[in-house]
Amino acid sequence: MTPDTLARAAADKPTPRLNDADTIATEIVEKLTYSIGKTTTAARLHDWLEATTLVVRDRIIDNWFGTTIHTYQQQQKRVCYLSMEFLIGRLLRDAISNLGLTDPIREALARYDVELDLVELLEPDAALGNGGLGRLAACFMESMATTGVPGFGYGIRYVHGFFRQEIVDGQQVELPETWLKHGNPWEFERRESSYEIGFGGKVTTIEEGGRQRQVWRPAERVLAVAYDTPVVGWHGTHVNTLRLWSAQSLDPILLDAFNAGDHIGALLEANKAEAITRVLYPADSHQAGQELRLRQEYFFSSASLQDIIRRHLAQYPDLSNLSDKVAVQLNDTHPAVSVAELMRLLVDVHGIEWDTAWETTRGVFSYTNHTLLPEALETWPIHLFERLLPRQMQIIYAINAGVLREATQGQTFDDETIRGISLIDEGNGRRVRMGQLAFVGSHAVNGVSALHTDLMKVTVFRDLHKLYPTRIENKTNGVTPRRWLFESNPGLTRLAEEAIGRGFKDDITQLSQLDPFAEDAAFRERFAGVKRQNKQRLATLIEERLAISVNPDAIFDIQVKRIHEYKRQLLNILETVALYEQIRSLPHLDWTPRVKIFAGKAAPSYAQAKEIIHLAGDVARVINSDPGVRDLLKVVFIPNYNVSLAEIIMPAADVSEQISTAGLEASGTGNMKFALNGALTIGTLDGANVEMLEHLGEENIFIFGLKADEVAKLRAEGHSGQGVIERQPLLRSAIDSISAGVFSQDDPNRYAGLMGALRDRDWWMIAADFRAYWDTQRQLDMAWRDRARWDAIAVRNTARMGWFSSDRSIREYAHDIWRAGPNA
Ligand code: 26V
Repeated sequence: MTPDTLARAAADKPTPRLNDADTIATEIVEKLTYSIGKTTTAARLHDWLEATTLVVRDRIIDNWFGTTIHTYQQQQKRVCYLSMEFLIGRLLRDAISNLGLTDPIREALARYDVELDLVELLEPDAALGNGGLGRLAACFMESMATTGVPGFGYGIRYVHGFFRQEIVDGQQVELPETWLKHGNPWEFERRESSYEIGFGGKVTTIEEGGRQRQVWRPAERVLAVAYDTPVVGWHGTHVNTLRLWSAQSLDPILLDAFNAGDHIGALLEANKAEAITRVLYPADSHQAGQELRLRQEYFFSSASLQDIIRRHLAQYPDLSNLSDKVAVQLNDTHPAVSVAELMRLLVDVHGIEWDTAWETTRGVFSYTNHTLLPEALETWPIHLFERLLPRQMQIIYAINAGVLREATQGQTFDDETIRGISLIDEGNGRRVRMGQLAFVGSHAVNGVSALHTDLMKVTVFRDLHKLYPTRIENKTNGVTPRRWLFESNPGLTRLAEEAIGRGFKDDITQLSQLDPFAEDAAFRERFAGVKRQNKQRLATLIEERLAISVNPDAIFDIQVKRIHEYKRQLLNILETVALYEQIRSLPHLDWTPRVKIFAGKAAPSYAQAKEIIHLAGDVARVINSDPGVRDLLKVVFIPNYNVSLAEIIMPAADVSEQISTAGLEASGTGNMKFALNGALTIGTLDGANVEMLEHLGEENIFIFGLKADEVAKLRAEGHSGQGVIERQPLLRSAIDSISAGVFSQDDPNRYAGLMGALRDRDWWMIAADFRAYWDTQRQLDMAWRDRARWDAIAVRNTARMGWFSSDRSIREYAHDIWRAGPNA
């Protein structure tokens, strides 16, 4: 944009639209007629969805242009959030709610006997992510818009997002997901914003004006085409952009080959190019190491950086002030190759001197680590890297040389420390360590909870932390209260408004004004009434989808998240089996009725996680069909957990299971969503549970089990489960029953491996923590019997969770790391 076009754009600004039901009804019918080509009588529900979306979209676009012009005119610093994943979910309800249009749109549609809630349900989830990391990116995008940070999300427009999960004969089956089937009204293709991305080929050195320059001649090139989606913040005034890249071939068809009769061969190149953005890798814990994954990472990193540089040069004369005007956040190491790519663009393409370029690069980037699990830390074999990205590999060697020079000069580090600092892992067949690359190329490196950040300093980044002792800082995660309270729990939101007014909707920390209402019996009753309704809604969903009837007056005890050994769904299942056996043996005792609810997906190649799903289903079938347990215990595994299902589940929980092996859950964000909606947490001292304990007070959260340092110590001592199991009759009996095939009579040995691992290494400390977990569950039973106490704790949870808003996280990033935003 030139200053001239900018002034024109500002002058051409459309007049604000009216938002009353009449106007909106007229506009919806207009869209139905002229954009969709349907009359109101012929329109199907899907047409109403499209028409409504277009009406909402018009209002967003007005503000979108306004935001863009403002950022440009004020020469504000832009924040670019590079993430391989954005787990967005549905957008319509979020947009309507943030724009404050819920009532008029509901009324406008009702005039045609169309129900807004049913229309919203037809929108497919945008599931461009695996779990916590991708959902955090989506919450952060919304919070950047809300807090007025000029934010640009950069990612990949996968044709197929996260797979759809079905359970067939008790086992997970993965089916392709096709969210773009009916088109996507939220996105705008920007053909003019396309960039060439190279792979392979050779690097040659040329002499130019007495200086040597490296020129990379890639063997392959593909085109990255931008698709933009507006991201609306609270009140809708500030609208940011999510720019997702789609891969296209430069030559859609090789005509020579086609004309020679090779019709398949003529398309091969196009297919190979388009494969890059075809599907999201459905793994979040084991490094797959496939070439296509590295191609995806480089593809979106390079496209985003080229775009960032082009935008910058459209506004400023050169790149000398790049780090004053752009901050780039690397969401985990997936975009870490960006460090080498920006150096290449600055040095090779824009002729900037190495040291200056390095200073700019470190000024621009910052990096967030989201996991300490060794198997999830990204490394790439050098030979693969070199073949695919030869120039970037040279640059990584050069960066490494500089860092190692720094390390060997000043202080005297021993050889082991130097090996830990190096970007090259020499131990496992020579690999590039993406964490080290991201770390050295950034001015700030953060963990996602206080505990996780402390652990980073003594584990993965112990050695780099010695060399750069001020670089690591903490930024505890948060969740957006718009989606996770206002939209998903309108009942609770209304109740809070009646009690404390509307202030909390603009400043969520004001929820703390609810605290005294924990003592108010009438309020508690209304709070419990809202919970009861939300539970009823979930009970209906369970009945409809699974034909299992659950009692909404029982404790809804819920564990929903990715299935992973460290998250210990198995601990929960073992406690369920032990409880079942106790209820059967002692039926006369006054048991507290519970419904155990599970949901989550396993990575397709993660055998143990899939066995855990199978076991949950087997246990559910046996318990649910045992007349002896009556309504005292039910077990439910809800298939295909996704953002939209989470929006129904979070408000309906009494108990939130956050029971990871301490030290392994970086933060958790489900823990925050549940507590914000008034669920009581049973959890280990792990991730953000630690800070939840601080904010909630120890009477309002149920913490149990080994702490991170105790886990580390036990592991170092070679802990095995056998001894503990012998001393715990409840646990032993549960394991014996599962091992004997009580829950898998068609295949009695099905769980021999899973149970054997508990007796052996018990790596995830499930046996070790069982007793503490069982006892704490029984404390929850006791608390449930004192309804005044339970409800008071629930109210205090909602009242004290305001700090865990992603607005707070974003303000901290903006102030401490990006130095950007409305107050920068
Ligand atoms: C790792 C890998 C490894 C290679 C294969 C593909 C792949 C994809 C994703 C990841 C990173 C997963 C890390 C992750 O999701 N961490 C979660 O981040 C949440 C947000 O910070 C946090 O709340 C969770 O505790 C943490 O597990």
